[in-house]
Amino acid sequence: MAQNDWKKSVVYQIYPKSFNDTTGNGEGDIQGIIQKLDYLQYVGVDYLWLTPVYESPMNDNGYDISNYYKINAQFGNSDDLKELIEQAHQRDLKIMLDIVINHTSTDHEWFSEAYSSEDSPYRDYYFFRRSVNNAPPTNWESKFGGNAWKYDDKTEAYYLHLFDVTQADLNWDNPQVRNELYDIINYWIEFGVDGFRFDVINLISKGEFKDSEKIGKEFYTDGPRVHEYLHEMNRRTFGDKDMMTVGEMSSTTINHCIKYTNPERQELSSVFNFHHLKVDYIDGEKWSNAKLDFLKLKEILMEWQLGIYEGNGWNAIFWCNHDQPRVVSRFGDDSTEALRTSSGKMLAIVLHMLQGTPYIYQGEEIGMTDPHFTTIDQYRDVESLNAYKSMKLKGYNESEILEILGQKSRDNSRTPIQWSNERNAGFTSGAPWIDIPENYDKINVETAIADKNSILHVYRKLIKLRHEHDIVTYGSVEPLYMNDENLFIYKRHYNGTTWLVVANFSKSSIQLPKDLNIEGETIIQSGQCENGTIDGFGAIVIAQ
Ligand code: TEU
Repeated sequence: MAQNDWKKSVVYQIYPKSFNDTTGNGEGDIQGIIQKLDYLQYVGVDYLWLTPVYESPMNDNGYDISNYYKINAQFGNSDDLKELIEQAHQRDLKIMLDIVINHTSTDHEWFSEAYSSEDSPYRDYYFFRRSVNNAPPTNWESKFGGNAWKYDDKTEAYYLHLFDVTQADLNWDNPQVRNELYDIINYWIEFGVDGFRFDVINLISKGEFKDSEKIGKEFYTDGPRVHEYLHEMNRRTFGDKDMMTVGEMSSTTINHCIKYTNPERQELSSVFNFHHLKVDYIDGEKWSNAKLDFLKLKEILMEWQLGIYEGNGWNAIFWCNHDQPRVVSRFGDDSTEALRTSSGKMLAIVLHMLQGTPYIYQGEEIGMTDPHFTTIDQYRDVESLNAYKSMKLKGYNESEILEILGQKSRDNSRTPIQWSNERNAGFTSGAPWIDIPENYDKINVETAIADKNSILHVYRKLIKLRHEHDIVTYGSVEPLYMNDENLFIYKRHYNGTTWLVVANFSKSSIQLPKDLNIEGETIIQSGQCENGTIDGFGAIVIAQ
């Protein structure tokens, strides 16, 4: 595929720690990915995005990088990565690396230098500030809980960490920092990768350090110089290469995302936003237990579809990633095998027929579920463990907390891929670093390949449809029946062709709107759609 091929591409996200273990230490590795490339080619995806594999103390599973030029020994070494790239390319698969440059690990040598002395040339690589009236410089909250500033005794100053205390925010206003970061990106371009996912890249430009009435977001989200920096990064690194980039945008807006991705501005190829996944929060609070607000989900998805199209930007579209629960358990129904299968297929069809570059998170293609952990000992994620402590302090009882974590924890998606019904789901010969859901005897890749009616085959077909029909990539989107409380209905239009997408988000069969014309050629279907009704969790795409 040629330039801009990422528009027609499907990306598969790999969380290496939970992908495939070849050493028996209970954690996945790069050789494990190489072993499974034939499978990924069979799924039919174009790009593989690897979450961070660099040297790291792994407090945040690699999003805390201590050396950008080295591969974490736990995953292998740079020869393994070279081999992965070569082997992937032989199969027409491209490799995207995850670049985490909003912050470094506090184990990074820049930080060690900066922390020890005020005179260090590295001091200004981070944000060190004096206390104000014996309190932290601002009242901003860390996204992982607590104040976002950590006191450094030696120099009697605080440093900023928007995430974990071991993830110190880098000062992009310092041109030397930007030079170092562009060198890193260029090193990996030279190395042979095909694209990048940029972690929380819209937080890199901090505005004023002032107290906030909320948690501080307004001072650093889509900050004052962010577009200038992204344009500069584009020009100094990947901009003239045939590369795909995607920026992870926290709490962003459509207008900013148009700016990030409109090709004329030379910033990024595409963006992730998370608004459509906050539809089971209560008043914006993640650590709550709420049902899906379906009308809100449609409204947000469609607002972004139309807004980004209008502004000539580009969306990355997704239900799942390593920070989100599994979508069949979340917006579908995993309570029986039949419901899991039908809802998994329906959710796939709804998402893959939208405009944007779709992402499949490992295991999503076989309809993996949340693990439904029952004790706090089963959790590993730093954010979840902090949330547990803070909910305890607020007086929640153990079972309430476990219910909330069961619905929202990032560990829900971090359990290993279920490859087969063998011991440990075929993931490791050792003890897995996190428990594997018991349902692996039925839900696994081997079974999914063999069963022609599995969710996996729907994903494979959807990928093929995207590759073969330009309407899926380029067609405009027309939302329909937005007030319907069960049905998600929209049309795509391209060069005189129309495709109608109808999906039932409820588990019962539903009457179709009387005036909806469903005549035409069926492109893909799951469940029955006839005599004016559509099966529970049914979905159909019709060319008209
Ligand atoms: O996540 C950014 C982010 O803000 C979230 O998705 C976060 O996990 C969620 O808001 C918590 O409620 C990225 C990475 O995807 C995540 O794994 C890292 O922990 C985080 O950045 C820090 O690097």
